[in-house]
Amino acid sequence: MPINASHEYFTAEKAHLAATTTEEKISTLEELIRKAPKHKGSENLLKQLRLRLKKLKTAPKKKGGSKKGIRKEGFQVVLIGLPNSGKSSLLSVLTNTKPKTSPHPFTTQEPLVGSFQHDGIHAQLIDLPAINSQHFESGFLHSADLLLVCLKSLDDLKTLEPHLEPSDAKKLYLITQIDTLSDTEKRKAQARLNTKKLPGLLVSCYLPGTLEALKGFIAENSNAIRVYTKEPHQPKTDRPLTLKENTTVADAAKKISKAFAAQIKSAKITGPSAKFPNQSVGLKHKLKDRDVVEFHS
Ligand SMILES: Nc1nc2c(ncn2[C@@H]2O[C@H](COP(=O)(O)OP(=O)(O)O)[C@@H](O)[C@H]2O)c(=O)[nH]1
Ligand SMILES: [Mg+2]
Repeated sequence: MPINASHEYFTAEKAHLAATTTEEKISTLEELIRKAPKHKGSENLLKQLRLRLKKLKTAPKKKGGSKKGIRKEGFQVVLIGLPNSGKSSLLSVLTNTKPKTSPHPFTTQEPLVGSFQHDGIHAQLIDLPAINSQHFESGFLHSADLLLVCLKSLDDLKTLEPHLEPSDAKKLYLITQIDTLSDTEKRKAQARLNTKKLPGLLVSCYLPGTLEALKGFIAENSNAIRVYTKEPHQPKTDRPLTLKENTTVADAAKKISKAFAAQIKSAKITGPSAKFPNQSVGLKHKLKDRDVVEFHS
C-alpha cells in the first residue's frame, strides 16, 4: 500500500537524515513522526520510526564532539588562534559540543567538531589545537570555508599571519574575551580593525549580543540560501531547506527526495526570486534566499 507522504514529510525526513548530533536526530525524528501519514498503509512505517526514536533515546550519550576523522559537512567554519584565545569556549557556547576549556595553554589536543544552527543555516564548527602546537592540523586551513581568527589582542596577528597564508578561506577576525576589556580598550581594538580594513567582531562568551552578531555573520556568509516550502492554502514551514546559491526548483525538489522530485512539474514562488507573489514558474527557475515555494505535480 502506498504511504502517500506529503512533501512536509519528505522535508522532515531530509532534516532527519542530515542531523549529526543525537539531540538533533531525536528532535528531527519526532518531527518526522508528527508529519508521517497516519493510516492503515503507514502503520509499519510509524512503528519503525517509533522504534528508532526509542533506540536513540536510550543510546548512551557521548561526551564532547567526535575526534579524529572529521568529515566535512556543509559549510565549514574553523576556529583558529594562539593558546587561550578562547577557541574552545566559543565552540562550547555556539554548539552542543562541550570541549574542555582551561586557563592552561594547549588544553585542546585534537580537533573537535560541533554543529551550528542559526536562522535556518547549518554549519560545521571546528575547534583546532593552538596554531603553534604540535597537535595543530593544517589540513583544515584548506578545507575551511570560513576561518574565525581568534585574537585576545590584535598584536597576536603578527604571530598568526604566516600560519594563515596557505588558506584562501574567507577570514573573520574576532577580538575575544572583551568582557575583560575597558570601554577605551574596546574602542581602540575596533579602531585598529577599521584601520587595517579587517572584517572583525568584538566577542565574549559572556555577552550574548556579541555571540548573536557572530552567528549572524556566519549565517550571512555561508553562501547558502534558505527556501521555505508550503502546501497550498497552508502557512510556510518553519524549517527552511538550506540550499546552495543558484539552486533551481527541480534541485530543491530533489533535495526533498528523488521520488518527490519526479512528480513535480511546476512551482509557485513568493519572495525575492518572484516578480510578484505566487508567480508560477518552471523547474529551471533559480531560487533566492528566503523564497517560499509551493510545489505542484
Ligand atoms: N572572561 C572571559 N574568559 C574567557 C572567555 N572565553 C574564554 N575564556 C577563558 O580563557 C581561558 C582559555 O579559554 P579556551 O576556550 O580554553 O581557549 P583556547 O585555548 O583558545 O581553546 C579559559 O580559562 C576560559 O575560561 C570570555 O569570553 N571571557
Ligand atoms: Mg582549546
